[in-house]
Order: sequence, then C-alpha cells, then structure tokens
Amino acid sequence: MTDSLKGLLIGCGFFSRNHLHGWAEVDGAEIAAVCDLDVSKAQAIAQDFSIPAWHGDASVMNAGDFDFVDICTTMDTHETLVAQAAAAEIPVIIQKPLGPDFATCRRIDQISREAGIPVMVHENFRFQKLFLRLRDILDSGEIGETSFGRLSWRNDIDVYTSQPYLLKTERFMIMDVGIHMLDLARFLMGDADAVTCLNQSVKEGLAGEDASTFLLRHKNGSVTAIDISYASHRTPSLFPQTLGVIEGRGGTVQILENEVLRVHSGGNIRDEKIEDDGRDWTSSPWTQIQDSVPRTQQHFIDSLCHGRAFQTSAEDSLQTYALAEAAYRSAESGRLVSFDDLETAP
Ligand code: NAD
Ligand code: 89Y
Repeated sequence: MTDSLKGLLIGCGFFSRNHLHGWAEVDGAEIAAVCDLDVSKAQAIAQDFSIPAWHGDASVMNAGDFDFVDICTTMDTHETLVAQAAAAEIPVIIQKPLGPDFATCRRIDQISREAGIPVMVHENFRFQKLFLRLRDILDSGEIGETSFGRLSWRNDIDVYTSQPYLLKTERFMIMDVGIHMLDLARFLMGDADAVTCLNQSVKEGLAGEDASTFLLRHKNGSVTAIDISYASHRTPSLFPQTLGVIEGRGGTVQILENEVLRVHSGGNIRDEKIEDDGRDWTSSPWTQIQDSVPRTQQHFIDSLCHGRAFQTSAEDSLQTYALAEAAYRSAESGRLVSFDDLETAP
C-alpha cells in the first residue's frame, strides 16, 4: 500500500459510508483522514472505518498530506471547497450536484482550469453495471444508431428522513435525481442542447419540485423523454431503478424492472439479467447504487494516475448542468429552452 494515493474525505454524513466502503476496495488509493464541520461525526466514522485521522476544518487540505480530496457535502458548499482544494493544488472528486445552478458550475470549472487541478463529478449512475452493459450493447451496433430514449425514475422512497436537506431545497428533483438522468441521457444518446420541462410539487410542504417531466433534443437528432418523481406510489417500490427504453434504427433495448435488459434485434428477442456484484456491505434496495460507487472511484484514480480525462470531468459535466438550467428555465417560461437562450453556453 506504500504507493497508494492518500485521500481526504470531506463530509461525513448520510452517503459518506458508501464512499468509505468503496475506497476500501479501490486499487491505488486509500483514505488517510476524514473531515466534517461536526468533528464528532468525523471521529465516529473514522473509528468505524479504522481511518487514522479526523478533522473539523477543511483547511487541513493545506497540510500537504493529501494526493486527492473526496467532497461528499451538499451542493451549496462545493464552490468554496473546490476553491480551497485548488489553492492547495489537490485533485478533487466531488459528489453530484456539482453546484446549485449553471453559473456556479461554470465558476467551479474555471477555478479548476485556472489552478490546473483536475475535478471529477462523482456521477455514479453511468457506472451502474446495467448502464455499462447497455453502453456496450449500443457500441456493438446491435440496434443501430439511436433515435429515441425514455428514462423513468419513479418511486416514493422516504428520502426526507435520510436526506432532510431536500425538504428545503428550492431546485430539488432535477438537481437531486434529474441530474443523474441527464447524465445518463448524454451517456447513452449523446449530447443534447435543448429541453422542454414541466415541474410539479406533489407532496405538500416542499420548497421545490418533487416531480419533473422533460424532453431533450440531442445534437444528433434523437430525442429522450425523462420522467422523475418521488411521489409515485407503487408496491413494491421501484427505488432505485431507472426504467425505460432505447430505440435504434435496427432494434430496441428495454430497461425492465429488476435489472433486466430486453434486447430486440434482427427479429429476435433476448433478456439479460444484470446481477449485482455481491458485496457484503451493500444492502437492498440500495445495492445498484452502492455497487456503482467503487467503480466511479476507481475511474477517478485510474484516470488521475494515467493523466487521462475523467468521463465526468467538471468541464464535461457543464453540458449536463446546462441542460438542468435549461430545464428550470423551461419550467418557468413554458417554452423550449436551448443553450442559445442561456447567458453563456457550456
Ligand atoms: P449530509 O448532509 O448527510 O452530509 C454532509 C456532511 O457534510 C454533513 O455532515 C456536514 O456537516 C458536512 N459538511 C458541510 N460542509 C462542510 C465543510 N465545509 N467542511 C466539512 N464538512 C462539511 O449529506 P449526504 O446526504 O451525505 O449528501 C452529500 C452529497 O451526496 C449531496 O450532494 C447528495 O446529493 C449526494 N448524494 C449522492 C448520491 C449518489 O448516489 N450519487 C446519493 C446520496 C447523496
Ligand atoms: O439523492 C439521491 C441520489 O443521488 O441517489 C439516490 C438518492 O440518494 C435518493 O434517491
């Protein structure tokens, strides 16, 4: 382990346990210290995961002890923390959403580029096994050039108990889950540059929307329909499954319940069941999401070590966050909003 890159994890809240389990599996990296404004949380999680050091102030980045920083705090804190990491010249992997709006995301990318510090967004949905397999099927040419996609995330998981900050988040559903869907749409269907969107606040007492329905116009002429909701009541719950379909000019892949890809091509049909990885620290219903965390982290470390661009670098992710911005503008105006309508294009 002497050659392992030493990381500092910042933010020891709800999702950070998945990060620490993940880092324990990653080749070439280890977490050397954790940090939380609430130092008792940092201490408790450090002890649970046998991490040797804990801190209550992110300025510990300046100590010169770290090769990378893993930021697992909510979006309102991201610009300041990335600026601190950039000043300390430490590469960053940072949880989604990168920032609360497109202007902030642009500034974060600018900070990263000016300091020459690579920043990757921890966008783990594209690292779910099902979507990696789906990408392989598309790359094989089996269904031909894509023309239409539908991605659907609808459930009523009690996200408000585990992530109570979402109750007060004004840009809620699109930034929390929509951002995963927009990234997936780009991953599977290519870049897009215009959106129409309708938002709903179904549950009472929320500061923001908890359901959103949108259409994306891709640059290659294809279209993706996305619908997301935390107010969709079904038994059993579909959390955390993304369902849908990808149509190509020569076939179709359906994304069905319980991690099944149904491939229609050449007049034939076959089902591929995507099994989880069988880790001992994952648990239903979170397994798919948890399994994707170490894969996301390994991509960060491998790219860093080999000087390669991250799939979801801050710069690349501007395309995703511009779509989210366009979606909010569309919901407000009732119109299709393209990148030309934003003050600055990604
Ligand atoms: P949380 O509120 O439970 O934890 C965040 C922690 O960060 C808190 O303990 C807080 O004290 C700490 N913190 C805030 N500012 C800090 C600072 N400047 N220095 C040190 N510590 C600081 O949040 P969470 O639910 O763990 O979510 C964190 C992020 O992860 C969010 O952006 C969320 O959207 C994202 N998330 C992603 C996934 C996924 O699948 N990718 C799932 C859940 C959450
Ligand atoms: O916040 C959400 C996310 O990003 O992935 C799952 C989640 O934690 C709840 O839906």
